[in-house]
Amino acid sequence: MAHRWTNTLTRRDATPYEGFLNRRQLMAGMAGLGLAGLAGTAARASVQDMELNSWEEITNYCNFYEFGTGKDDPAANAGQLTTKPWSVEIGGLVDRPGTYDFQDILSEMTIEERIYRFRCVEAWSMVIPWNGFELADLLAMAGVQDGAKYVAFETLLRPEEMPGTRYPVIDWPYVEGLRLDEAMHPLTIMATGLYGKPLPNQNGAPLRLVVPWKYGFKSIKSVVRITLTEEEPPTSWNKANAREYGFYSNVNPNVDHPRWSQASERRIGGGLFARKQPTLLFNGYEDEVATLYEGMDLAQNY
Ligand SMILES: Nc1nc2c(c(=O)[nH]1)N[C@H]1C(S)=C(S)[C@@H](COP(=O)(O)O)O[C@H]1N2
Ligand SMILES: [Mo]
Repeated sequence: MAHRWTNTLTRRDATPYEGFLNRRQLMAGMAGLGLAGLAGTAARASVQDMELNSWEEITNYCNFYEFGTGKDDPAANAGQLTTKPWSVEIGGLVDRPGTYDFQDILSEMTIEERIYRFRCVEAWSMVIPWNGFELADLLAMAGVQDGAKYVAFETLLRPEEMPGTRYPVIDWPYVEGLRLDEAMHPLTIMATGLYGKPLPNQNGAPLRLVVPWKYGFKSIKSVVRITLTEEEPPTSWNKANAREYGFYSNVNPNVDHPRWSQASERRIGGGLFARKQPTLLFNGYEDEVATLYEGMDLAQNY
């Protein structure tokens, strides 16, 4: 499945990150981690610059409320999370329901690099070089049945290791969902790494969803359960505040959050390059995903 996604970005299209591994080192590093078959592909940016955010920025400015609500809380508190062993319960409308060990999943999947824009609903953004595999490949492993229309995801809930979950900030565990066609889209990945290294705990180790055309909160971290359903599944932020957060949550500069504009965003970090920039429809992935929403009112289905 490696090169199925043809609209790719190569390293030459992105401003190189100082000290970042070249492709061969990355391949060697991935082999060392047992992550065979790195394809080195990434979705292409249609516009905007794709200068990568640094490892420090991506791993220290985080949202992971299970470890606290401050941007630096996850980096400070997630170290205590046990991610080995790890398994994902895949169930619902699938042919092969069961408990899938993370290492067994990895051995079946093709790990690729995907450089994606990442846009939080709070109006900040980054550009992140993920490593991961297509969610469609994992779903194929479990065998999606005919009646399935949605995919529900759930994060680990382990209060002993997750200090944030001792407070009722949201209704734990964190849950998210996608329509099946969104889940099967080749841009939708399960990320297992960053910059060719295993995903740090604060970014959702050992595997988290990444849906680059949706607001960041859809990209649920540290996933332990995936369920194929016929009905639209509940999602954490929609349950917390349905007026502010819908099921779709597609990045859209023309549909403001009730409390702030979504027309522009603040690019995190970059020193001299720190700036406000316009937000793009579907976060710049309009060519790839607009057909999923043909005939839908995007303001109604926010
Ligand atoms: N389980 C869980 N997943 C989560 C969150 C969270 O609090 N808990 N925060 C979301 C939000 S709001 C964002 S912006 C992204 C942040 O991902 P990052 O910290 O890796 O940049 O994770 C999303 N996934
Ligand atoms: Mo977010």
